[in-house]
Amino acid sequence: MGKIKENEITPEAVYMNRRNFIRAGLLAGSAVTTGAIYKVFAPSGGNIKDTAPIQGEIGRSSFATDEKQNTFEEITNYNNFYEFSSSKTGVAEKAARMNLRPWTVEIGGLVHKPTVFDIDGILRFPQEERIYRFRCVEAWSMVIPWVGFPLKLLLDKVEPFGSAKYVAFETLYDPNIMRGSLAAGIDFPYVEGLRLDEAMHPLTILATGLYGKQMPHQNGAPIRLVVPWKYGFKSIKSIVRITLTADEPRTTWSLAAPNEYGFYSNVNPDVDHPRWSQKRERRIGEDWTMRDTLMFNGYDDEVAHLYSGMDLKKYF
Ligand SMILES: Nc1nc2c(c(=O)[nH]1)N[C@H]1C(S)=C(S)[C@@H](COP(=O)(O)O)O[C@H]1N2
Ligand SMILES: [Mo]
Repeated sequence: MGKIKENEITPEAVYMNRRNFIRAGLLAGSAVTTGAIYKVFAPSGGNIKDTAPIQGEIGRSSFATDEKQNTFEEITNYNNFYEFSSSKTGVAEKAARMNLRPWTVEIGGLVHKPTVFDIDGILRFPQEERIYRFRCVEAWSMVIPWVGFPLKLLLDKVEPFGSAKYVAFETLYDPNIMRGSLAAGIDFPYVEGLRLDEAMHPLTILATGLYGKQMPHQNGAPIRLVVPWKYGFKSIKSIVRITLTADEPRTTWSLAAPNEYGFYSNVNPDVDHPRWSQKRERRIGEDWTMRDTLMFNGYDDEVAHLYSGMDLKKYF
């Protein structure tokens, strides 16, 4: 993690005890480089590498917020992808090195039909657009028109055993091209997990693109998870393996800092991060005015029942 210049200290950082922040150096989406964002969003933005349109028709989903969408430029130049860089504005250029073919997603564990799916087969599944609010743990948010399909569609194909209770995910790890990894302070490959009922929920998608185009490298090409009611770090990128398990899977950020990042990581304005508040957020592309963070990122009606009877302060 580089030195923090005074002019790069951002409103997010105001929430943090600066000394602890520097000492711990562990932030699921570092705020260090946030100050550079407006420079990159100027029309010159040379990092943007357009991707091919998605083939076939894109269905319309009933799940869509009508809030103003962030621009393609914003979504593709302000990223967390620690394998490549811990600078949000530096990811786009570095991630372009990732080779996307051949690419397979291997699904196994507690399933009747373990399968290795080729990505080009997956891309022929019926795709639909989902305009979701997306909120990072470090208090910024965006509205992103993802293209993808429910994760349930893929899980049903492999027929989980009755004993399967969780789903574990793993990102590609190629240290030859993922050179940001040494400085990141977390272990790789990046791993994540969901409870099976969360994974089967209709809001949970595997995203293959955005704005009608194939997924840009920096956003987790060729396929990434999107779980809109959880903090951004749950939405693991560039997935190569999915494993059905009986026990709660290990997850990258809770391994790195278990007192700061839990397994559930539901967006919850009433449960603070130990080092800063989670009550408010800044929408990227707007001025620095903070808006109130919504319970479950605004997906309360759809998902609250998954956690009935659970103490969400304990299961954070
Ligand atoms: N493999 C991998 N997946 C990841 C990350 C990462 O560093 N590596 N960062 C996470 C975090 S902290 C966030 S906020 C989102 C950012 O997604 P975006 O760059 O598409 O906005 O990706 C998540 N998925
Ligand atoms: Mo994040």
